[in-house]
Amino acid sequence: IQTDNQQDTVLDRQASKVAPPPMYQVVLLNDDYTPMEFVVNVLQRIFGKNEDEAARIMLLVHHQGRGVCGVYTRDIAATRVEMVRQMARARQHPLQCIMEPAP
Ligand code: TYC
Repeated sequence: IQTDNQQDTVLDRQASKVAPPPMYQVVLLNDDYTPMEFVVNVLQRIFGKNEDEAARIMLLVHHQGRGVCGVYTRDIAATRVEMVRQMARARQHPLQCIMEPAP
């Protein structure tokens, strides 16, 4: 396969297809103890959400039990899961974060 983008476009138009990478969703799980404000901060700092979007996702997790924070390639998803776990551990919150193949 060519590394040149223009050449990839030409090849895509012909027979060869570039496989898209597998994608993973990073999911936050609800619990009874982690403060809402902490979860909002996690969503802003690790997932780049603005305050309104972070609050929306936090409340969705609070009410539905889980919620998707973002969809990424494997390494980026894994790194963000570790960052959430590290933040939670540092404050001794039981916040759980997992990754799973995007549907
Ligand atoms: N349920 C928590 C509370 O009432 C808030 C919370 C939201 C915790 C989302 C975790 O992923 C979570 N303080």
